[in-house]
Amino acid sequence: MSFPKNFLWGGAVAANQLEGAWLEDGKQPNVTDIMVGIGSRHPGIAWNEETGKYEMKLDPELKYLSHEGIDFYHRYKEDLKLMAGMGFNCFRTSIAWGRIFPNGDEEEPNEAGLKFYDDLFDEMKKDGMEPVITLSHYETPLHLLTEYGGWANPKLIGYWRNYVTTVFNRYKGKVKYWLTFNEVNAMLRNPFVAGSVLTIDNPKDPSDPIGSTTEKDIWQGYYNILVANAETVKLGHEISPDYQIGCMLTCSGVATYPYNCNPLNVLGALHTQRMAVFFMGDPFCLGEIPGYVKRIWNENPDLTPEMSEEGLQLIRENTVDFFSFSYYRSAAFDTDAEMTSNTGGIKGKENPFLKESSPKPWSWAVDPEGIRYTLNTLYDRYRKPLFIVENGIGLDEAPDENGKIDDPFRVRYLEAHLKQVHEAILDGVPVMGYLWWGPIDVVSAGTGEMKKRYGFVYVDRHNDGSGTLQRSLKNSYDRYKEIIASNGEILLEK
Ligand code: BGP
Repeated sequence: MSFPKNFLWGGAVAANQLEGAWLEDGKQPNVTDIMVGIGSRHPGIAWNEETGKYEMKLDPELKYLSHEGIDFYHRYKEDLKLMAGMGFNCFRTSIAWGRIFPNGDEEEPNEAGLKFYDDLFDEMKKDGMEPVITLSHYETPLHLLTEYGGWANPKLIGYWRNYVTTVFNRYKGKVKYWLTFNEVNAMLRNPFVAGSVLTIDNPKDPSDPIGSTTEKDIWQGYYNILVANAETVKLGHEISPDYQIGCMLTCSGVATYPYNCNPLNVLGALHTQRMAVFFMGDPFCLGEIPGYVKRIWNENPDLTPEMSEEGLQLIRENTVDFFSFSYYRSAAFDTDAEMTSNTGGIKGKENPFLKESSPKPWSWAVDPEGIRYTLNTLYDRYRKPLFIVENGIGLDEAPDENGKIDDPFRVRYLEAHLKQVHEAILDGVPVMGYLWWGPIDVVSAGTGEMKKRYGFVYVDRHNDGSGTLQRSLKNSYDRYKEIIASNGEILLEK
């Protein structure tokens, strides 16, 4: 009764957080390249009165650490060896869409970008790791937002089709597992990055592009993304029978507990789960747009997206092969508490039953049982294989005088979560694999800093941009290696 035989063990990263080389070999900016953390209100674009359009405008006072990242673009061979050294049998990264179609709307792809990923995937295979590839991890080319309004515009479906067809044809035989849109269900709370939606027609307040995004555009983006997701599944199956296509959702919101048995808290928790996760999980996995979403549209007809029978049929007929997700922590719903969110998921009232949270300033509550609850809830609902493609903890750490980094907190977090994953497997949930988020330190998605480190491998780079970029192993590296070598058995020893 241990972990399944072909369990996928590994780690996950995203192009925009580690590759660097942000304008190399023909690449143009992505939506996240112009931000310092996706939680920031400074989107790196400004309204140009003359053209009546948004254009890129970086703030010279800010440090855009992602532009250099950890220089994975030039050092991936060395880094992949370190990953393989832990015994990974798979590795998740994304293709930066803007390396393949720099502005997103070109007809022909950029060969230099295609070649980079050819080499990267070949290298992973050589190192014994199956590539798990996200098609879009907050990496929509910026031009598609400023020129077209992003996913609010149905033209994006065509540009996406072009991109996906290109990479599906090119990497046939090299890649088997594809994830569509990273954490796209965060689009209601973060439309600019997670949904890549920008209101460009008469924005209410052009000086606040994020705040000016209209609900109407967000719901239109929602529908267009559902169609694009379904098309991706269809195309993938047509192009290669080997392809397994999964959606990727942030599922910390599944573990939204009612703070107590007040029926209003129970209903509030249900509502939060729905509007955080299921409103997108249901169309992806069941092929249907839920009633509570249609209710919003019925009660506010001007929010109803333009939909076609053909699009709805695509959504119905092309559900994903598996469901992949991130889990970081749980939340507690109370009518009195403000429900906020960040990259870790939904945040509600402090849960007095949880013993630990990560150190300040991030303070993410640690709830290993929440991952078992999430796995069971998702399987009960969708009956699809589940793939944990992000779980981890960000800590501020530095080598001691002997150059060592002891990170018992990370080891504890890893072991406790894996034990609960194992419990879920015993409960009968088909779990495909477990990928640690950021097995090598990368730039934080939420805050754009280096200081928040998730890695088993330390990278000498700092918030002020200094550092040698040298890699060194933390103590957790060996522990994850032992766990993987035993296929999880050592966790189960008493
Ligand atoms: C998820 C993202 C990742 C990642 C992680 C940790 O939301 O998919 O890209 O970075 O969160 O978040 P952060 O880097 O903000 O700590």
